[in-house]
Amino acid sequence: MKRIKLTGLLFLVLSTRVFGQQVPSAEENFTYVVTFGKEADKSYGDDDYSQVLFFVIPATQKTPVYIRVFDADCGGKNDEVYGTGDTKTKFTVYGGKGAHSNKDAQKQDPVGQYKSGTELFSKTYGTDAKLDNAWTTFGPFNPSSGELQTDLGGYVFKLVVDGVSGGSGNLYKLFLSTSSTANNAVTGGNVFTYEYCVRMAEKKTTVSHLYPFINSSVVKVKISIFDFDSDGVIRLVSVAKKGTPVKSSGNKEWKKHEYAVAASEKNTSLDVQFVKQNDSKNNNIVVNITNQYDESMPFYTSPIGGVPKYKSKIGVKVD
Ligand SMILES: [Ca+2]
Ligand SMILES: [Ca+2]
Ligand SMILES: [Ca+2]
Repeated sequence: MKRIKLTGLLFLVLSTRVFGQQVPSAEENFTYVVTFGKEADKSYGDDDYSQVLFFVIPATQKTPVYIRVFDADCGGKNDEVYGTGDTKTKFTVYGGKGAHSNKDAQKQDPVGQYKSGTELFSKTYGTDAKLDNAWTTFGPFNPSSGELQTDLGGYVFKLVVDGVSGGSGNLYKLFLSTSSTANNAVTGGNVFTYEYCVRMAEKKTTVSHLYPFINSSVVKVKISIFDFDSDGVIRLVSVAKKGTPVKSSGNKEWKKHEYAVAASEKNTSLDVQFVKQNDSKNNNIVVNITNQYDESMPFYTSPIGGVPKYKSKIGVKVD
């Protein structure tokens, strides 16, 4: 028993140091990323059975990196299993030219050439006791085999997760690591997505967060949320907003909330907060955020510029 307690403590200490590179991150406070098999009903909370994530490796990182996955299988612990069918999930890593810069890779929906770039790794998993409730490792990946995107801060790798068959939900976590056997954060690394399917916490009052980055050209933000199941309230906090309510969605529906960006919010991250008011289980949601041109905006597991803090002097003018 003592040994177990010690391990738990060690994890806490480590996780406060490296939280930005676990997906979902500690700052986001969602429990898992979720991808359902394509035969699942959309009322389970995944609208397209596809998840795309981007990993940014700064040019200072010279040694190989790894993408580690917790509970890559669908079955056993942690997953949302329906029936007896074997749900298969395909994980594919891309680098090289076009991996991120291809516009199709940056869209909300998995259409067109979104699997752009050079395929570096691919594996399909069903039920697998070896992967259940355990970490598995993809890589090594040489940083320079990612796509250089200077404005994003380095080399970018793309992970596409496909729910290729079955009707169950695969829940998993990810970690961008310098080690094949442990979760060691890449200094200066980050992870972002343009559409996220995640599992809400179970406990009432838990607050989860998404952190879209507002660059200087954004004047309007549209937040779209799918299948929130009226699980609580959604509000917006920024340097200029103290807690503006955001339209939330019920079962199997999208709700879109639009608002104008204040000048003071440019080049900062927003904090979209999901405040749980029920003790319900198994609530998966999808979130996509676009600008005034309907271009998807990235949200980072580790917010750019840090978690935004409301400043009352700015807020008085804006509100
Ligand atoms: Ca599992
Ligand atoms: Ca899983
Ligand atoms: Ca849901």
